[in-house]
Amino acid sequence: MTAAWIGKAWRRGGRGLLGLSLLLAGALPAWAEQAHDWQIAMQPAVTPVRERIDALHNELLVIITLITLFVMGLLVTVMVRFNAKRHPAPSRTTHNTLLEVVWTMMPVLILVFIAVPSFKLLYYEGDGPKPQLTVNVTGHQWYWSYDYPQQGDLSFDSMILSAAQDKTAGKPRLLGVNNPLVVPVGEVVAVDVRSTDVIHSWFMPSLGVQEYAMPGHVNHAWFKILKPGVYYGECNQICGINHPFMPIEVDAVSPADFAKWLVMAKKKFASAGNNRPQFAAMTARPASPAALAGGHS
Ligand SMILES: [Cu+2]
Repeated sequence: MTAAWIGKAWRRGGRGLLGLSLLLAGALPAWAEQAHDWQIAMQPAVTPVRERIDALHNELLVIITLITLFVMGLLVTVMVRFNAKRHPAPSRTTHNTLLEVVWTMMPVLILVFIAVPSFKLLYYEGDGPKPQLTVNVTGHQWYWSYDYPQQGDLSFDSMILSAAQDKTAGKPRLLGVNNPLVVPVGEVVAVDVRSTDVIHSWFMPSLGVQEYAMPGHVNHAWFKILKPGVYYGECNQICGINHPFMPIEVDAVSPADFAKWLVMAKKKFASAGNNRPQFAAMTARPASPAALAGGHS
């Protein structure tokens, strides 16, 4: 109860600041979930996993607050009652068995108390319900590619847009991509994450997914988006010079729209070699950071 309340108040505080910063920025983009200037709370949850992450976070917030207040109380007591002025002749006491047992056991019990919901959440994240759709996510220096193995050879690359392109498309600067990952809302999506070069990380805050992309290894995650919308994330494992320029965009649409998109996408990405750049072109990519960062108003 208290935990939920604190979480709510915390998020409200964040929204207030967010509203102010948007007002100051003077421009409100189409509804989308992403990081915001002056954000202090976490991005809103849109999957069952993220809802449970929030719940655990709120529980821990209560525990950590109580511990902090308790330790602060002890410190203040010592400073007030036992300072050199008020207590000039300190006692020579050294051991107290009961006290030592208590201050060893209490932290152990607190950690065990925290471990139970943590492990429950870990298993929930690791072992999702039966997926209705599987997508392969592959990290490259420095972009992502997406494959839909159950949809023939539907496969495409997802690359950052320039500042000017973002503006035209009404997408947030440094987060918009040319080809977003499109998924149906309300369906369980399994994600297999891998890499062709170095370690990347597919991080989608609102979905509660943060999965390493490792060369020679496949990591699994899953999500079920409960609310249609556009969600943004980024690679969050330092992977080279253009690490900040490989954003992630996930469009969650209705199953009917998803079916329509599949028909369109299969045509769009069917051409030989589709839009996959050759290695030489890849290493020459992308535009200089200055070009990507410039032109923001
Ligand atoms: Cu990366």
